[in-house]
Amino acid sequence: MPDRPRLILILGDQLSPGISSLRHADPARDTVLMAEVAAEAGYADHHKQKLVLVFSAMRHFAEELRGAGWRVTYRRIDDPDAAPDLRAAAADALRETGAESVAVTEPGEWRLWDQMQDWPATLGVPVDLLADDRFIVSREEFETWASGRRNFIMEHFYRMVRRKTGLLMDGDQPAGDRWNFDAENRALAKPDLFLPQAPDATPDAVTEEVVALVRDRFAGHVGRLDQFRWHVTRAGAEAARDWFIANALPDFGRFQDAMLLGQPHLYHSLLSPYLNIGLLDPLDLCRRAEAEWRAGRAPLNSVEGFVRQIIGWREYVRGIYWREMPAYVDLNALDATADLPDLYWTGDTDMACLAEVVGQTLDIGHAHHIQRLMITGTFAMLMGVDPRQVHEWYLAVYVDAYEWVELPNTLGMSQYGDGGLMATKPYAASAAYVNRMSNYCGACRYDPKKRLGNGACPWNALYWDFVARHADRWRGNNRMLPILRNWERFDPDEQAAIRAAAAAFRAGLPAGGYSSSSGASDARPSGPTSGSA
Ligand code: FAD
Ligand code: DLZ
Repeated sequence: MPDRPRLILILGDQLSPGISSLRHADPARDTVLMAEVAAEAGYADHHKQKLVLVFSAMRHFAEELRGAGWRVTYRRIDDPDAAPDLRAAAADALRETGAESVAVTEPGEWRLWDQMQDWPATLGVPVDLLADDRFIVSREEFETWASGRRNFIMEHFYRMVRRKTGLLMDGDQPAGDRWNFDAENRALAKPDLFLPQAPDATPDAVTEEVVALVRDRFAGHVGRLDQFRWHVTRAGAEAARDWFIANALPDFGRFQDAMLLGQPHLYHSLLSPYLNIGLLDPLDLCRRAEAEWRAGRAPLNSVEGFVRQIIGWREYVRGIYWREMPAYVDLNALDATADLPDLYWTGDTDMACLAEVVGQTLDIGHAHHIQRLMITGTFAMLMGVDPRQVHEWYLAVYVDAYEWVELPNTLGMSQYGDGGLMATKPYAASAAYVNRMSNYCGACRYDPKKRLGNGACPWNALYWDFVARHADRWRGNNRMLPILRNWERFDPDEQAAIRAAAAAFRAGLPAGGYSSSSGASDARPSGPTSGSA
């Protein structure tokens, strides 16, 4: 540790007292800098609730650090002399404090990491970028795992992390003698299912002030702000964690893939916003979930499924992101060029599934995994939307969105834009899937069983058109080949009619009319979205 005073920069998603930059610092000598800046608030069209969450949580964390004895310089975005970006904020703070170097835990997003490469030269002091060891698998360790492999199967990666952490292991064997209990995790949810309702956070004075600030300065950003329900402190996030573990974890697995009208959460944890800004620790959360199984309070299929999402998927997508960036964001394996339909910004559609998921997204800034993957994700892929536009939408609309986790999920998993690096086949499905896994179709004017004709669900024509559009590619894909063979058995007249119906639907959907910063989503009527079909 150098003995000269340092500036410790803490970013808005680094709100962890044990983060590497603080572990390498000395409260008696160093100054912590936290800065709300226009560049970070504006690089994406962040949902208004994400802005409130991040700014309010930053302000609370600054107080937490002061309480623990740190000297904290905090720059608010409405300060008259607010710095425009983090580099400028660091330059100001170096001048004010006389610190002789900067230490920062590496940012989660490539964009900011790339900018920081110039900081030593432009700030004129050494800048130490420290590894972010809140993740279980380091970037180097992922590289070691990935190098030499032809494809990156998440399940293989996950087993490596189970062994590394000892989570759900009995010696060197997986607990219950199986690595994965997904076969038990596909139950359908019925509308009369008992659903535990997590208590919402009550905004305190700090949050109320930030809400007013965001309403005033970020009115053009996407999303609604009339039901802000997120926790902004570590204690709040821990209460949400404990509530989930006690009330929803036991049924998490069974209903993981289900969707119900008017039920935005089911048994999902809603913990991603807190994990992603550092209010909760992923490994600690998994150990707590494991303890529930060992104590007999939660079944193994639920606990294993939950742990897999975190030490498996979450760590895996981060590894992919850092391995493949910066080229990854430009991939477009299916040459998809359509504009994102305006309905993504408004929820204005008579397809009940999309109205429900987009409406919920604009209202609360959250949708659960299968909604993101199989409703908004699949529809965009079937429509042939440019994956860059799809990525920008997902990065904007969710309170938990950070590019390291959002981009591989969007471009790789949901759009097949990386041509199969992450998924062995595209997540494409017809309306039958939506109808099986949800009750959305029951509230819709379209018939999920019809491919053509009056009232046919457009999803079906789009699905078969997608299969036909990329037929040459599917001939080389074992998992898609049987679906292509089905299509090839259709009567040629029906094939032509399906493709014409898909083209007509695409041509009739407004797209490109809304800019994400037009504030158009605020024009959406509030209230339940399920009736909008
Ligand atoms: P739960 O269902 O309760 O799962 C528990 C935890 O597991 C989550 O909190 C999350 O940390 C982790 N997790 C689950 N699935 C994934 C996954 N596929 N990748 C990484 N972590 C996972 N997650 C984000 O955190 N930020 C994003 O910006 C994001 N964008 C996505 C975009 C698309 C197109 C898709 C298909 C998925 C995306 N996900 C993203 C993954 C997943 O949808 C969310 O993590 C999950 O819905 C968060 O809700 P939850 O906390 O209730 O999750
Ligand atoms: C998301 C976000 C926002 C909206 N605002 C800020 C900010 O004003 N200051 C800051 O330090 N961090 C912010 N963040 C989080 C950063 O965007 C995040 O640290 C990077 O994207 C790297 O993951």
